[in-house]
Amino acid sequence: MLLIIDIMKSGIIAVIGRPNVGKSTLLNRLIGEKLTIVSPRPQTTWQRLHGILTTEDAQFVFIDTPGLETDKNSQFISALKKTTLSAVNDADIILHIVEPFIADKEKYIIDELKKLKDKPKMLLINKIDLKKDKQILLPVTDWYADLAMYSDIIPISAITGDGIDILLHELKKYLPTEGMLYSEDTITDKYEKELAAEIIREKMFYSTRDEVPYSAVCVVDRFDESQRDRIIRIYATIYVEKASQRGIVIGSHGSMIKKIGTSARIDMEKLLGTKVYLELYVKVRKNWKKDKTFLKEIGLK
Ligand SMILES: Nc1nc2c(ncn2[C@@H]2O[C@H](COP(=O)(O)OP(=O)(O)OP(=O)(O)O)[C@@H](O)[C@H]2O)c(=O)[nH]1
Ligand SMILES: [Mg+2]
Repeated sequence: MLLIIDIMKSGIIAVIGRPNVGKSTLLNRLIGEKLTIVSPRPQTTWQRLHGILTTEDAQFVFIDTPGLETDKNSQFISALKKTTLSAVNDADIILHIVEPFIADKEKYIIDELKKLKDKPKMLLINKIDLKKDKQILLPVTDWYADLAMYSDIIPISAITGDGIDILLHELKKYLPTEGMLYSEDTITDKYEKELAAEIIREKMFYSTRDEVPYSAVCVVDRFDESQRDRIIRIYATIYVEKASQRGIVIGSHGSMIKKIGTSARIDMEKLLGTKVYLELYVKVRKNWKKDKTFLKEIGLK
């Protein structure tokens, strides 16, 4: 009789790429829950977040990271960059996500990846649902293959789920660790309180324009599950940089903050699986992006 014992393997996988290529969308798709926020605008993700997928014989710990951008430079962008590079350092495997075309702007990331000789790197060509004629992908695939740097090049769609099975199958081969890194029912390293704050920030990306979403950050001051009625009460503050932005976030007669609050509450109820009561405050905190203590407090070192 042949006895095959599957050994549980696990590993840490950093999901990196330029802003807006679909890193967070992919992470949500892989975990099957909306853990990390997504928007059509670049630089939506500011923090690293672990999304954990446990199957029968494998545990994949994916790290969502802020998009790497080279042509912008500020203290804040360089903090985002540091966050991404720290995830790359901690990872066993790197997933580099690109859109289905050849872009000069990938050069910076490719140069960074070349330095990591000892880590397996995979290239994911995302958003293939946008290309009806799949032949168009060939020159893109060839261009990346010529770099001779990636162990695999996989076309995927984070939206439709195309290619995800192949991705997991290939990834499994490179998981280095025996056993599990997290208990099998863990899906993220973030507290519900932090996820709730991120949901509110996402709604600002959709509801407000120009620099406002980039100037606003959210902190959950109280997350109260203690009431018998099983309604979770969440009290949160949105910090903006200027008084004019406070006006925009509140809106005329509070219309904007009401819109942000309602859509955030709906998402929170889905994530937490219970009714939520949400109270939002908006405060001005000048230059918060340069305030190291505050950045640390909100997890953006
Ligand atoms: N058509 C299509 N759109 C996608 C796909 N994946 C992501 N998107 C869209 O691309 C936009 C950016 O997605 P995000 O997941 O926020 O991108 P990101 O790489 O995390 O961006 P940053 O956090 O800003 O670095 C959103 O509008 C997504 O809906 C895909 O497979 N197909
Ligand atoms: Mg993101």
